[in-house]
Amino acid sequence: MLHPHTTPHPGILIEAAELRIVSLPLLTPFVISTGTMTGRTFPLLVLKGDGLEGVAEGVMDPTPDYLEETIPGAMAFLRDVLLPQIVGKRFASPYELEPILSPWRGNRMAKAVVEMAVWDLWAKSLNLPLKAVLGGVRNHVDVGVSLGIAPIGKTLERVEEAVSQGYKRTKLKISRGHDVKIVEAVRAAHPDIKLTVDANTDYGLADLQVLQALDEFALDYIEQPLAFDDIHDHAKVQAGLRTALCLDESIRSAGDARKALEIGAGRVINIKVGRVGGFAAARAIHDTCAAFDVPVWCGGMLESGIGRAHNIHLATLANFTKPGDTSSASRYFSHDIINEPLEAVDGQMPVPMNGPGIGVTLNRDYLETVTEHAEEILA
Ligand code: OSB
Ligand code: MG
Repeated sequence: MLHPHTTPHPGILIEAAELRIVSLPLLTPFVISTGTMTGRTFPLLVLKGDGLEGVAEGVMDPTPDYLEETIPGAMAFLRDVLLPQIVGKRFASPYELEPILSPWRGNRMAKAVVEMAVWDLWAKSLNLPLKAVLGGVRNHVDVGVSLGIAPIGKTLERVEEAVSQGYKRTKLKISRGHDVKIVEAVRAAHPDIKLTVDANTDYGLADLQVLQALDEFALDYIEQPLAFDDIHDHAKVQAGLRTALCLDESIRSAGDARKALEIGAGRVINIKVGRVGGFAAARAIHDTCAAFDVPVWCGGMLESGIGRAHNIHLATLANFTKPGDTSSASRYFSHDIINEPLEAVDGQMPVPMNGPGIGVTLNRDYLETVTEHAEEILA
């Protein structure tokens, strides 16, 4: 792994920032316990310096559905606070962002947008793929699908399709009242597939019987059954189940991961680089989990090709041993804002390497047509 102290490198100058809001329609509405998504609207940041561009997208929603952060809040924080602190400055490495980002409370999704764009720019300035500067160990990552809540018949069709395409794991979104029967039907049709469920926080301790019923289907894990801000009760539930719990919303930092694993709140962690504040935090969580002998996998937030590319590079780290959520972009979008297709083959997603950094390039013409708002921050 490259380390800033051993790299003779002038650093990266950030001369200007381009901040957009982009909106892509989804081919199919995506239903989870907190609501239905018909499109993906997200902030897109392009940092420019030394003739290079570092790009990243945000994973916050327009309203605080998945977690507390929102696009309007992130745009204000980026425009008024974070970007003025980095535009016009030179950074030896992304690690130098820490004193700028860490004093501000929370807002990890907004911080991640800046941090991830700087990693891309830094890797490009070193003429290396992002996976190389992160310390990744593979050129393909195993992926599965995440299937939204749908009637049993439709769900069985989607599972059949994903399995026939070679995806390595099928994750079913569940919610109260849309759970045991659907899982039972899918398991009966596919006795041997790697199957998981994701409740996106819909259950409480009063639903223990439902979670115990799900314990009968040899699930690889049950993802985030309880509240986003509650690891304590996850430990209570885990103690009564054979199936591993996987934490998503509840884990924002390596400290969260340590506390959760110390009390037995789960045995798997879903790392989303856009949720935890960027690659430094994502890697710290990855390392903490490895120290506990706990496997991790790379989640997704219906990202465009830019966020997908970041996720794929992250998932090349050694302890990402369970299939991630970065399935083919064509499952979600008819057109993407990047030029390269990101398509899985037999459940394996190749790491994009069309050039250094994240290895994908913006399709500027299409980007213009899906941009709702654009502004520039100059030094
Ligand atoms: O909990 O993992 C989640 C999508 C939106 C919000 C939350 C989640 C998801 C997914 C989609 O599961 C994964 C993907 O990007 O394909
Ligand atoms: Mg999840």
